[in-house]
Amino acid sequence: MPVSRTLTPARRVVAALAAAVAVAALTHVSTVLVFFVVNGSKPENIVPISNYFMPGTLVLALVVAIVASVGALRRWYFAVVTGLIGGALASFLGTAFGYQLAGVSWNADVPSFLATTLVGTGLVFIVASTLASLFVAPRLLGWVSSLRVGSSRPIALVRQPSSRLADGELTHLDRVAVDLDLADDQWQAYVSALEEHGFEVVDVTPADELPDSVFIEDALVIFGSTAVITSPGAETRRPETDAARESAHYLGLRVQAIELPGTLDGGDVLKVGSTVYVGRSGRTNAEGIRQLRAIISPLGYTVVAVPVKKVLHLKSAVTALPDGTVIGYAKHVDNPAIFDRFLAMPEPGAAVVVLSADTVLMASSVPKSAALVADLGYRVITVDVSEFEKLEGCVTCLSVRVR
Ligand code: CIR
Repeated sequence: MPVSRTLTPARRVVAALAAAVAVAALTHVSTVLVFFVVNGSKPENIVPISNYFMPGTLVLALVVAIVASVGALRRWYFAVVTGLIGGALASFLGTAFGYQLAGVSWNADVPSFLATTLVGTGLVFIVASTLASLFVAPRLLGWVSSLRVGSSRPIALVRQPSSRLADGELTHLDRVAVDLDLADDQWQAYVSALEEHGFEVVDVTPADELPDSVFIEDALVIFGSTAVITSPGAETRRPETDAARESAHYLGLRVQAIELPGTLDGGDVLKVGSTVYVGRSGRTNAEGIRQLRAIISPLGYTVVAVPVKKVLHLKSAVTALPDGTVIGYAKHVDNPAIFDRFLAMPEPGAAVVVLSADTVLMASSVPKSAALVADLGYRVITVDVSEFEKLEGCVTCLSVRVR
């Protein structure tokens, strides 16, 4: 499950209770409505029908609250199982409880009668609880979890490095030894820099079996309240998108996706205001660009496709300063004239992560470029990301900023 480093246990409990109340209320209302209509839509029937299902509804709320509080409801299969089992249990215990209250005396026939309610009256309840657990609970959990009470801090998604980082994909570089302990320390320092500059950092569920998963930028791109789950161009990286999707739901974002045969890596997407430059690279194909254009044009963005032949991703070559000036190492840029304003940097890998309107994060491997950016009036924070640079990563690819 994705974890916000600042999500308190109290917030988790509130989110679980909200999901439980929503699932139980929706199940109750829809079941009562079905039986009201089936029984001739007589107003005097509403209260008795509602009373009949009320004990079951309370049992269902309890089951959902327990499952949601351990985080299991975010996976669709757990949601379905919870809805089915919760609905069946609620239907069975609720009816039994109702009999108890009504003073029905227990005899050998009662249990078998209760069991038949599961495929009779209880069936509507079970179907309703399953649909509510599947479609409503995860969204509500994400929404409540993402409410940042008393905080307007921007969110950054990060993903802990895999112990197999050294096996990551390489396209333009030769494989060299990677110091995993150093990589962990560098990643922690990178995360601390984000936190120190006002970001609320949310951990995407780590995946030790996916060497490149730390490069979370490639798995999803965020446009306001819409997350676009990518379709990574490298086959080994495709499973990375599962947890990215989970995190997007967790944050309560509207989720769209690029589908095969379209491919698109987040590292090929550079946002500059409402212009979205998309690299047509070794990882992102024409179909991927077409799908992205179809998703974000209605949101007011203009997609500008950019040929990328010299480096891995568009953002391996260029990024943008807070004022929108595109910066990069000219020899790595196929055609700088495509950008409205382009400023050449003295070193390859001179990328920026915008931390605020006047502060950027850069790699310590590009000191001349950092000095040049500082000389333009920006505060430049530097971090060492040498172990990730060995895998063709840079400062941008280690996080996704939600804005
Ligand atoms: C790869 O080749 O996919 C990874 N080894 C590096 C990805 C870096 N991502 C990025 O710059 N956006």
